[in-house]
Amino acid sequence: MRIDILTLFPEMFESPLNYSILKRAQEQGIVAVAVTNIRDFAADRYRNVDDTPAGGGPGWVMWPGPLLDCFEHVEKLAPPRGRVILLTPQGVPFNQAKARELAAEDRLILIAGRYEGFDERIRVGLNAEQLSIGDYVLNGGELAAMVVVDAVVRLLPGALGDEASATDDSFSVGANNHSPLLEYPQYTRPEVFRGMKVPDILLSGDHAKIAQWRRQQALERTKQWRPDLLKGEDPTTGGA
Ligand code: 9D3
Repeated sequence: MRIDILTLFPEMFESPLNYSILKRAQEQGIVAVAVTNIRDFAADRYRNVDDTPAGGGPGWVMWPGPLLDCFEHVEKLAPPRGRVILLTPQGVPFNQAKARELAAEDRLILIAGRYEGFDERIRVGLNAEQLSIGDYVLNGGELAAMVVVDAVVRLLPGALGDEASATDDSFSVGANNHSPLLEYPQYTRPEVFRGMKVPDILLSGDHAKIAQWRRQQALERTKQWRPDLLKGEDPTTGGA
């Protein structure tokens, strides 16, 4: 997979992309991530990329010119263009199903905005999809783009050392994709820590009993902490 990211703050991506699984996936050739600075496509001597909103109002809006010039440059680096995604608060809520969908693509182009948003002609001109990572206000699309990259890359074949861990996660186990369960509690050594003991059953060696206990724990915790998951509701959309 190739992922291109268009942003006004390319430096923000350096650290997240250079640790652990994301770093290793790039070194192993599982994914190539390229970050391009939209400001490099600014046309004026001051390298402006934004302006006040037409019709008035607070803040700044990203100009369509530099962004579309940047996009057209990036698009040509590795055709075909694949999925083109604007990170915006108005977007479809990102979730594990969307991560799986995107992980099946050969190429993603993610566009992170700053200021109050994108000139509408950017979305229309690119025929772009929009994704949000949740109902809270960030300062820009960069962290959202990193969340998407992180969630997608770990699903790519070979990205995780232990292939089993990707399918066993919270938000992918469960009867179906719409009602996953939270994970069962995990323990490691020591057997007793500050008076708290590892449950006897986990030390029993009875694998059928252990599996049954874990299923029951997962269900209990989901009932207690995320009852919305059992009702097939999505709390990020207010149960819609
Ligand atoms: C007053 C209108 N504001 C929208 C709530 C303006 C605005 C604030 C912050 C517009 C953009 C932003 C920056 N946020 C993103 O670019 C963003 C985002 C987010 O804020 N929350 C969840 N997902 C995303 S994806 C991109």
